[in-house]
This record gives sequence, structure tokens and C-alpha cells, in this order.
Amino acid sequence: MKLYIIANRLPVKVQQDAEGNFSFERSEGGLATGLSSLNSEMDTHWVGWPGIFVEDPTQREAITRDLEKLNFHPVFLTEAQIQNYYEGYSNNTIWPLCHYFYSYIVYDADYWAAYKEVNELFCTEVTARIKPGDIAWVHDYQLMLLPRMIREKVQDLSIGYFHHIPFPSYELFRVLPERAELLQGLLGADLIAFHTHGYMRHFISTIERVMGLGVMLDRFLHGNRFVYVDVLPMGINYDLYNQAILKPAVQQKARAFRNNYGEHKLILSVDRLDYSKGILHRLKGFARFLEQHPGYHEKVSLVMVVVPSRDSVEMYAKLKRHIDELIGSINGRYSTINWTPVFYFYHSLPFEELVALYHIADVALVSPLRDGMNLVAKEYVAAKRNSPGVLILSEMAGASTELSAAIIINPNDINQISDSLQKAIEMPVEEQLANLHLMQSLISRHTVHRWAYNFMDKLQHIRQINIENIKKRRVGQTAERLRRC
Ligand code: GDG
Repeated sequence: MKLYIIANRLPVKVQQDAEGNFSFERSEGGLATGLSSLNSEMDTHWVGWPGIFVEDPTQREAITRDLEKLNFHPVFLTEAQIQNYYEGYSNNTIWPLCHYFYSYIVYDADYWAAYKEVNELFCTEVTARIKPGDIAWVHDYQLMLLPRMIREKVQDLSIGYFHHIPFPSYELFRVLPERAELLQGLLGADLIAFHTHGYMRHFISTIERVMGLGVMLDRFLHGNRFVYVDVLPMGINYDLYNQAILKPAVQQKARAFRNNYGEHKLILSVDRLDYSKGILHRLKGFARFLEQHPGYHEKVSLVMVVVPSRDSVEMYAKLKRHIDELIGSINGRYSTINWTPVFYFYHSLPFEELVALYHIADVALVSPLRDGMNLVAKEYVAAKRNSPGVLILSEMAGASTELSAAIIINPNDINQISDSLQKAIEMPVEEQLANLHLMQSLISRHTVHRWAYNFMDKLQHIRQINIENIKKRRVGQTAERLRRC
């Protein structure tokens, strides 16, 4: 039995030498790490876009051969396909829809055509390899049509789908012209899972209303199969973050940062550049805090890491300009010879620097306006190995359902951000440690490995239920026929 993990991007780092040849190295993102624990139990393969544009068929073949050594199977896409399927339908239509940015949704027939076309390309790649009895695990909103496409081509497969971003309420999802096609696509899966109960409830009500299917607690009867829905919050590789500070390279970075920032209290924020992350709200909250608490001037700094993303797209470029301007105005207004209120990094940091910052930061301010889960919040808590720290977390992040010992805020309330900063900075150390301990005991058990294991376990259980169900129905139908005779 083989497991096919299908995601928009293959977990590879691509390098190109002076002659233009590509080389590939595994990259261990959260998903890849979690799923790597399944390798020992199953022959695991990945299908996804390799992250480069290659048109030449000979070069494509050579790359395919290279990647197959890693059990990776590339789906090559053109620049136009990435533009319309990825940037377009995925990120300009589904992303704002699922993050409640109604007015940012772009409706474009070319986007939708490319989305279908690319989902078909993924289907072709998967179905060329997958065999009856195998498992396909499809990830995220870029591939919502794929479960059904695969099922129509290959019978007797277990197909799972995990939705990494929020699933919005029916009232929002219904605005999408392609709502029924997307849901039909998902119903090709045996198991559809979400980070929170809220997302699952929205999904169930959307299926009931758009597709007219009746739900029985956590399943729908769809044709001769049950389709299950479940809540499986994704975790992190806890030990990686918890033990990071034991590494000399990380200790050295932590010391260097501490020397650099002096004795100031440090508030940390880490995000990809995106309007859903609430970066401007956070800056306004920090500015309000400085305005309301002059006693903390020269005593507290915000370290803001923003990872560049889509900044060639006007909406993102505009957001970046606003962030730059707001940081400029805060620093311009409050900086002194001894103090910079906001340290701003507009680039990603190496892992060692990121965890060193997690370790030394007195406060992590995680304030997305909407976020499927938010792994940064969990990583910060994990990295606090016996050292104090306070997590301020938006109630709009999926992670807030598990990390309830954080200071939970509504990110739209600028005064509340300011108040929560004061509360965090003034919190007694014993209380900080007690809160961290509560959260650590949960996230050290609910790791990404356990998440992957639970998903697979549930999928296999459903397979048995569906096999039994089909058998029973057959027996029932035969009995009915005999009775009629
Ligand atoms: C989706 C959902 C959901 C960030 N900056 C740096 C860096 N990072 C790493 C963090 C973390 C990851 O990136 C971002 O985590 P998110 O949770 O925001 O996940 P995404 O992949 O963006 O998005 C999200 C997630 O899927 C999982 O289901 O939580 O809600 O949108 O791991 O550590 N890593 C390094 N340097 C950086 O500067 N090395």
C-alpha cells in the first residue's frame, strides 16, 4: 500500500548552477516533518509543483528523474498557470473568501478555468501512479476539486483532504459562483478535516444548504459511501523547538540578540506579508501602548519579522507601503539615541535566528484578523524551555481554541492590544511559567506527528466502515430481490 501526499508545492529547495542545471534538496516545513513520521509505516510519495518554470521536455524529464529519487513526482506548471490558478483563483478568490475579506474576492473566469485545468494536471499525475488500495491525502484550498477527480478515475482508494485555512460561514461561501463544484470536488474524499469545530460546523451547514445533503453527526451519505468530517488541529514538531536552545548555534544567536537589544523588554511578531495577519492593527496597538504608557518608553521594543510574499501584487505592495510608513512614523516619533521602538526585518530569518528570538522574546504578539491555525504561536510556546514569556493571541486564530492560557484578544480592538501588552509585560514570572506550562503540556502531546497519525488512522477506519456498508447494502439488495421473487 502506498501513500500519496498531494500538495500545491513539493517540499524541495531548488538550486540552479551557473550552467542552468537544477539540484534539489528536501525541505522540512511543518507538513513535511509531520508526514515524515509516516515514512516508516508506509511507502510515502509526494505529488506537487516543484517551484520552477521549465518548458523544455528533456529538462523536465531530467528533473523528474532527479526528484523521483526522493519519491517526489513533479507537476510542471507554466507561468500563466501559476498566475491564474495559484495567484488567481487560489489566492485572489478562495483565500480572501475563506479569510472573510469579502471585498477582496476577484471573480474571473480565466482564474476558474486555470484552477480546473491545474487540478486536472495533478489528477493525471496521481492517477498515472496510484493503484486500488492506495491512499491519497490531498492538502488545502489549491486542490479542492482533486478528491472527486481522482475518485472518478480510480476505484477503491482511500482519499483524505485537509483544509489548512478557515472554512467560512455558509453566508459567505454561497457568494462564490463555483461553490457547488468546489464542494462536489471535496465530497470525492472519505475524510475532510479542519483545524477547529467552528470551521467544521460551517462546512457541514454549507454542504447541507448548497448540496442538499443531510448530515448524520459527522458524516454524509454520498452515493454508496459515507463521507466523514472531523476536527484535527495541526500541531508542531515540539521537540525541534523545545530543544533548539540546547544547540550552541542557537545559544550564540540568543546572546547576540540580547546584547544588541540591551535590557529592553522585547515583543516579537512573525508573519508572512498578508492582509489576514493584522500587521497594521498590531502596529497601531503598539503605537497606542506607547502613547498611553510613557513610562515604558526606552524600556520596550517590538521586533517585527515580516516574510516577503506576493509583493509584486498591488494589494500586497500597498500593504507593505503602509507597514513601512507606520513603522517609520512610530520610530520617527518615539526613537531616542538609546532606543528604537520597532526593529523591522522584511526578510525571512534562518531557523537558528527565529528560535533564538522566540527564546528571548518576553512577549509574542500574534494578532491575525483570521488564521486557519497559526503555528508561530505554538512554536513560541514550545521554544520557551523553562524561560518565562507571554503569548498574546488573537481569538481569530485557530490556535486560540487550544492555547487558551494565552492572553486572548480581539485584534480589531486597538485599545485591547495596548492593554494586553501592559498586562503581559507586568505579569508575574510564576504566572507566565504556569501559563506556558499548561500550553506546553498540550502541544507537546498534540504534535504534528500525532496529527498525521490520527488522520491516517481515521482514514483507514472509514475505509473499513465503507467496505462493510457497501457489503451490507449488497446483501440487503439481494435479500430484497429474493423477497420480490
Ligand atoms: C497555513 C495556514 C496554518 C515564518 N517566518 C519565518 C519562518 N516562518 C515559519 C514559521 C511557521 C510557518 O513559517 C508559518 O506558519 P503558519 O501557521 O502561518 O502557516 P502557513 O504555512 O503560512 O499557512 C495557517 C498552516 O497552514 C498549517 O495548517 O497554521 O493558518 O494559513 O512554521 O516558523 N521560518 C523561518 N524564518 C522565518 O523568518 N525559518
